[in-house]
Amino acid sequence: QFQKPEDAIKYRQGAFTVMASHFGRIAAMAQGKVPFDAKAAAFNANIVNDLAALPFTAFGEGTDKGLPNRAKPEIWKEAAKFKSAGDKMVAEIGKLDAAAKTGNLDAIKAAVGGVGQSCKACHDDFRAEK
Ligand code: ASC
Repeated sequence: QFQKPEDAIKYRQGAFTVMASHFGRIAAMAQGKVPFDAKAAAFNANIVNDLAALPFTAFGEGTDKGLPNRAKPEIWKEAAKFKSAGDKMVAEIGKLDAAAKTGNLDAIKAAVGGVGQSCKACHDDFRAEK
């Protein structure tokens, strides 16, 4: 799937970067930082949902080095735990996508909270400090 470890690292970083950008636009609405726009929320949630599983295809063995990256060794040492953290994020993003489709801001706010927690939980355990 990836020719070189650096290709996998670039790919997963790129996927997370695009996800963070589109999730951030919804989070800003949930936090009242930008006006709520149901159509924009649904559009952005759909993008995040489509991308959600992709980064996890790019954490194969041997992709810890090749480019600067913050993946901790625990990703490979505690592979089942990492998988379950990723699955949790994918599930929470699925809920956000469903909430955004309804256009209900309160439901979106709740789902944004769940997604944010799932991002943070994985970062706490599996992402190194800068
Ligand atoms: C974001 C983003 C994350 C999560 C995390 C939530 O918008 O880029 O990584 O939310 O900060 O705690």
